[in-house]
Amino acid sequence: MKIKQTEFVISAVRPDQYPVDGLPEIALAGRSNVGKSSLINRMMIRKNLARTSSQPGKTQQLNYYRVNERIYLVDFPGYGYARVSKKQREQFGVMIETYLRDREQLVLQLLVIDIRHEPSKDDVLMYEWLKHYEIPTCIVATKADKIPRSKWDKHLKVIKQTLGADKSVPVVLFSSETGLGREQLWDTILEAIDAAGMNINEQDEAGDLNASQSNEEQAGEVSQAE
Ligand SMILES: Nc1nc2c(ncn2[C@@H]2O[C@H](COP(=O)(O)OP(=O)(O)OP(=O)(O)O)[C@@H](O)[C@H]2O)c(=O)[nH]1
Ligand SMILES: [Mg+2]
Repeated sequence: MKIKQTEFVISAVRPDQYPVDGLPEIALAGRSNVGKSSLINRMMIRKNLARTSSQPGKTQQLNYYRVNERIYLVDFPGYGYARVSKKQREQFGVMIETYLRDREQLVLQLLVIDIRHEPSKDDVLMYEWLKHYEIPTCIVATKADKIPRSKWDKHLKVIKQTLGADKSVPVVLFSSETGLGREQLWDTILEAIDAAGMNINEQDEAGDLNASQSNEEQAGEVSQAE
């Protein structure tokens, strides 16, 4: 996907602060420090738009980023950070569960897992929530650059087994460091938007912005994809 525009929109702590423009949302959940914000930056080709945490566990809001004025990437607070109070943990649970249950614009949930480690109990619980609410999910195994390529398959297998992931759930191998998996993840996101019956008009917009030559290129891309 071609990135033309990116912006930080809002840190929402309550549902009445969520955007009202009805654009599709792709949300990211995962343990604190797993690399959610780095992944968003890599997807948007921005170095520091999504704030990578200096204070783990402190961010208790949903951070909304808009791409090409068409798609939101929604950064969840990380879970599993030990020095978070019981009250904060409860607030997190309520906010996330409400979002997952009620947010109609949510077309795909990314569950971000560190490829080096077996998923935690919190990861398993999160995956179970997603199944329970029947939310289309993609598992993203990130920090792939941290282990040798020869170990990728074995680690992916452990992740899928520990989560009890359905065979139909896409798994994307990712690295925010190298950009590995970026195009595959955008493809998965665009497919999910399509499957949800939402139209983001990427092609119309590109047609408007560029000369007719790019329309021909796009037509070529479409027929190749089919
Ligand atoms: N080598 C490597 N480091 C990464 C990768 N992704 C993230 N990191 C590093 O991991 C640390 C945590 O990354 P963040 O993106 O802040 O993690 P987060 O999940 O947003 O953390 P919270 O906001 O606390 O939940 C940072 O030091 C990143 O530079 C990756 O793919 N490869
Ligand atoms: Mg973060």
